[in-house]
Amino acid sequence: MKLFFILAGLFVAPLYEGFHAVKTCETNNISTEDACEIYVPNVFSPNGDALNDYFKPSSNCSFESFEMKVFSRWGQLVYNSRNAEEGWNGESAGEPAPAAVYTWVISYTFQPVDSLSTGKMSGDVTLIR
Ligand SMILES: [Ca+2]
Repeated sequence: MKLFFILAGLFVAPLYEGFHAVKTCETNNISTEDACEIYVPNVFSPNGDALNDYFKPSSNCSFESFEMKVFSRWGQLVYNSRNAEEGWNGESAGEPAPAAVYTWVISYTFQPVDSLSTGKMSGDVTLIR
């Protein structure tokens, strides 16, 4: 039951202290209104129920380039994509990855390309089944 509420509220608000739904990265300090942001879930559940089955960042801006890498706690690369629309389905080498905390690194360039549009961010995501 507790799990249900976590998933239902995933993109709404933090439910518990220390359990935040999204990570926000402001990449343009000139104007808050024009800031491009990347929203990254900190939990996903690739169990085939169509709710949060993919670990997929989203943004209010378009990407000129994008790359996301996801690593296991032992530093093994479990996912790598240059397609921001794709998302990780929780599998590694064709096998379901274990429920655990994974580290991700995203390198990006927003459109239009200027001196502020390129950056890199990283964080953790928890895979639950
Ligand atoms: Ca799910």
